[in-house]
Amino acid sequence: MKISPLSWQELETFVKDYQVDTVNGNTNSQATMRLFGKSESDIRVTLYRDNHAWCPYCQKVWLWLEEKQIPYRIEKVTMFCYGEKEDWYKRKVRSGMLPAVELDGRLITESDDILISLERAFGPLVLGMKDPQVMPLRKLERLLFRAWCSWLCYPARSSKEEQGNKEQFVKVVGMVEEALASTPGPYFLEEFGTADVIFTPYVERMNASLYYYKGYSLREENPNFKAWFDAMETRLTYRGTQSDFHTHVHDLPPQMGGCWENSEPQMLENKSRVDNGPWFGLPDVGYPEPENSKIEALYRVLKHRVNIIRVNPADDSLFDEALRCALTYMKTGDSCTPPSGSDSALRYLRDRISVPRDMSIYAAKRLKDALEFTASLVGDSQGTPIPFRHRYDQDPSNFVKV
Ligand SMILES: N[C@@H](CCC(=O)N[C@@H](CS)C(=O)NCC(=O)O)C(=O)O
Repeated sequence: MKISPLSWQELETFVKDYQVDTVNGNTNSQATMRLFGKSESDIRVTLYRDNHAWCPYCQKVWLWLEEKQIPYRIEKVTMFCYGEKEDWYKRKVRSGMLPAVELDGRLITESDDILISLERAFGPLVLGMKDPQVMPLRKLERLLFRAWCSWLCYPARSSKEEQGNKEQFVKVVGMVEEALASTPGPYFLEEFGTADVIFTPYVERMNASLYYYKGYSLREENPNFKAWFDAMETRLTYRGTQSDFHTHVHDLPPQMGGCWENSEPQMLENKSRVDNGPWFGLPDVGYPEPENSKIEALYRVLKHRVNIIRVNPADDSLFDEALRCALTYMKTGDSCTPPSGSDSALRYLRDRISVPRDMSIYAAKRLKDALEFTASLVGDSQGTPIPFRHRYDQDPSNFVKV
């Protein structure tokens, strides 16, 4: 059925009962304070992390605090690749590097040192950073990281070199597979703990980037990694920090200094799928879709609609109507034709939904799907391309409330 777009007011009625407790509820990227049922006076920790939840070292500390349920505040800071670093932060941390933590008023930088200090204050997450079982796994994580960087972040001078880099990475993956197999459960050690937190940020980024730039599916090609990802996704803590393929493959190049494609047929197919859909079924998530994903997506767009429309390169009133068409389709399933010429504007937004910053992974898939479907009714123009060397298109200062 074809229908005309609902008004903003009509769309608002669908989300009137939707509520999220960012302070005491599940792990979420929007929180600025987490209490886990305790009181504000119990807070001893402030976590400084990046606005967009792109920084891998921040995810490590974030996940640790969530797992341990330590009350903390969150201060969000701009990364160099997407905007200007705040002066107040540079006064605190001269290099501007993230993450940093204030623990009982003492500033600590370097994610590993942060975790060690947090362990001293609150006890380890099962086994500590310096435990003899954890130490070799921390080293293995760095080995995997280096093999990933060598393959992804430097242009190979020949196909032989490309193949060699891949073989080296796959060899280290084999070592990680063995480490995972050496304990009975799906985690690195008998119980979930520090080692899993240490591996999480980059393994998530490896899964995304190698799928897209190299046609290699870490999660699908390695049974123990698959079991580990599946187990991680049973944890609401991890789900709250989890990103999607599209976000990672476009946030990594400016952070890593580049990511190089190998142009193989599988890679080209994967790249097109991550950029243009369909997004359901990608190996960036394995748990079933929650039933409120569309409502979550709608709620998040409605909350920020003024800025979303303002920063879009298209004319405001044209995009206002087009966006309502996409949201109407998402909610009702009825196709709603947007104004002609709005296809590139809809795809501009489609390409800039950042997970988990804006919404969770399935909500983003629903919204992307609705934007793409609606755009395709009037044309195939793409949005302004996503830059590769920086992400000033995501500068948070453009989104401050006006
Ligand atoms: N060794 C440091 C590395 C931290 C790091 O490289 N942080 C990056 C972000 S992932 C950073 O803050 N870069 C400055 C910026 O991008 O603004 C740690 O473990 O904390």
